[in-house]
Amino acid sequence: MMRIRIRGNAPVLSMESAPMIDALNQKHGIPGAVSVVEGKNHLPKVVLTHRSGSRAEIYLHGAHVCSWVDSTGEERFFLSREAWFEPGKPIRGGIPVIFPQFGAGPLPPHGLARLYSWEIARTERLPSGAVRLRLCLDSTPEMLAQWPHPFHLEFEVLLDEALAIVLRAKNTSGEPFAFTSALHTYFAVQDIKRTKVLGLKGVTLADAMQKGAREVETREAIAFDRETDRVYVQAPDAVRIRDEARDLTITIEKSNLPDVVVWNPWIEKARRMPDFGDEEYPFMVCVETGQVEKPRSLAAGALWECRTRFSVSR
Ligand code: TA6
Repeated sequence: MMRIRIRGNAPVLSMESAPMIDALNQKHGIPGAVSVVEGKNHLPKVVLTHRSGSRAEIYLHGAHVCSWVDSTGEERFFLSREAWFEPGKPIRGGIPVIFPQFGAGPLPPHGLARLYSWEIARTERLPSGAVRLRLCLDSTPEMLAQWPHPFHLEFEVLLDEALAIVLRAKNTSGEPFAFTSALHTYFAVQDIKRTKVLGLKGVTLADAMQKGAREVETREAIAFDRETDRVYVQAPDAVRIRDEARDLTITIEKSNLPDVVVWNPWIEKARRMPDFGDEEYPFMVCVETGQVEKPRSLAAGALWECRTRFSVSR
């Protein structure tokens, strides 16, 4: 039983969390591939390591991938130094799992999935050497009081030289429901002013900075010189981030996720976010893959599955 005590303004898990984490490691750990350890604020996290040298860290809280170090040893995800690691609050960085609501609405911003602790369903080292973690989340009465549609979620992380994510949602109710969802990925860049997003030319976008006004992207390479918050609708299944300062390209490949969101808060919004450092905006860009523009309907008992894969090249 993991009890949470409040000391000051941050909950500190009682020492009882240590035995729980040990038990999870005993059950799910795989030497040289998977370990369950105590992360920030004593929250449990799963560490995946691949023989190529790549590694990933996933908190059970929110099924939140907070780190992906590729085989060169460099961190590819941004994590704010001000990020919260507290039950009921989202972690600022990595891959926030967004379900069943993207953005603002009747639920907390970006929905419920990132606010709750998930369970470890399975850990594997595949014959290929790839390492796979599956987490799951079942709707609880507390969640259903906010969103009255029973669901079962699965979140899979596949680590090899690349990193791939599978998100599944099953409608476990007797009625259809509709949802929006995304993998809200924060990428680490050396300098946002020397960063471009490629592959969205000709795509229709809704610009949150222009009250959702629509336009067609005319640029082959999207550059950043201000707050940027744009939903690209029915975007191609492959887009790229060009980190010119590091001379590297991150390729993002999606399936069964129609939209791409591009976001950088820039100066003023960065200052308004308590869990984001005022001077951190130059070192990150969000390129998110999602079902954002149009809600996805899911029939009673039906299963929805989407994928996103991240790879790095020079
Ligand atoms: O994906 C872009 C966005 O919707 C922005 O509008 C901004 O709100 C960002 O997500 C972060 O949202 P969060 O709720 O994590 O602070």
